[in-house]
Amino acid sequence: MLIKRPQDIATSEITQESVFHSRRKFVKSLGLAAGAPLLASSLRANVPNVDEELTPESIVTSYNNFYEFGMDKGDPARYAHALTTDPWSVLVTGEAAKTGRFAYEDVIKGLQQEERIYRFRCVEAWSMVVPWYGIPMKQLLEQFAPNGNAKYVEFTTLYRPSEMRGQGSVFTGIDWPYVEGLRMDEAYHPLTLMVTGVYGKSLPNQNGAPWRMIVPWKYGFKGAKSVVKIRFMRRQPKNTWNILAPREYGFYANVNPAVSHPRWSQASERRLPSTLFNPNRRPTLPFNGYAEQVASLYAGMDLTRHF
Ligand SMILES: Nc1nc2c(c(=O)[nH]1)N[C@H]1C(S)=C(S)[C@@H](COP(=O)(O)O)O[C@H]1N2
Ligand SMILES: [Mo]
Repeated sequence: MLIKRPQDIATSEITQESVFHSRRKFVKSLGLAAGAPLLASSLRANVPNVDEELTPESIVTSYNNFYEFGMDKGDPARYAHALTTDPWSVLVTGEAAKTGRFAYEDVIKGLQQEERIYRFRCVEAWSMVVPWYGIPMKQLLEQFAPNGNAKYVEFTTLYRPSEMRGQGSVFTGIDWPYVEGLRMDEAYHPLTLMVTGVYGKSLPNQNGAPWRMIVPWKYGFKGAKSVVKIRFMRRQPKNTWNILAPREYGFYANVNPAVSHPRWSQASERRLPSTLFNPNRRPTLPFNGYAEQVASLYAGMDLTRHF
């Protein structure tokens, strides 16, 4: 079967809808397999790497939210090994010139992967510092040549109940698949990544293999995992936690110590590892400490209303 890279497809060309099954050789040949050193990055200098102690890898990969595998923090690490991530493809639709289904390896081919050490703040008021690596989202999305009508972009997680035991559970109340979205200017912001690895290794399944979004100034739930669909849209997409509890979780979900969750304060957070005797509590920073980089995106907006 013919496999095309998005950049090879002429703007006018009719796109393909067939599923591609190519092996993940490319990733391995790049040296991104387990234990491989990170690629050096020239862009890295533009990005503020956080100068705080890293959260141990063992916590990053064992204390997870990925309700597709269960609601307990340990469930993803316990059950996500069942997920097949190779072959993987992404369906691109909506307001773009180059739509269709693309093999994962073709989409990431030739794109620069870089390490970014970011604060990571869950809406549940815990946080970590994580050495991700990934592709600047702008580079990824520009390949598909979104048109002028594309004001938002939606990301959809895999729906595969045979491998994701939580999708068969009625307890989450989630209407699968998990969906998230960004405004285009948020998606194109240099801090926004499509993450393909962590701690110098390919992304473990429990963290959203083979790739997941990371938007470091927003609550963690904006970072949809195991993405299979990207849709460029005129209107604001729906997002799973907002559908579930609109008074508790907004579309923007910018980290904001001044806007409480209806059931708890967001003024501070527990930095993991956090224990009863050493909770490691610290004040939460506006935009998770990235205000200098991103506050201008929201100039003139009432962030208590658009929480
Ligand atoms: N598909 C999917 N993506 C998801 C979630 C989820 O349940 N399903 N949980 C979100 C939440 S609430 C958080 S805090 C982060 C957790 O990412 P981590 O487990 O890599 O730390 O993933 C986000 N992305
Ligand atoms: Mo979260």
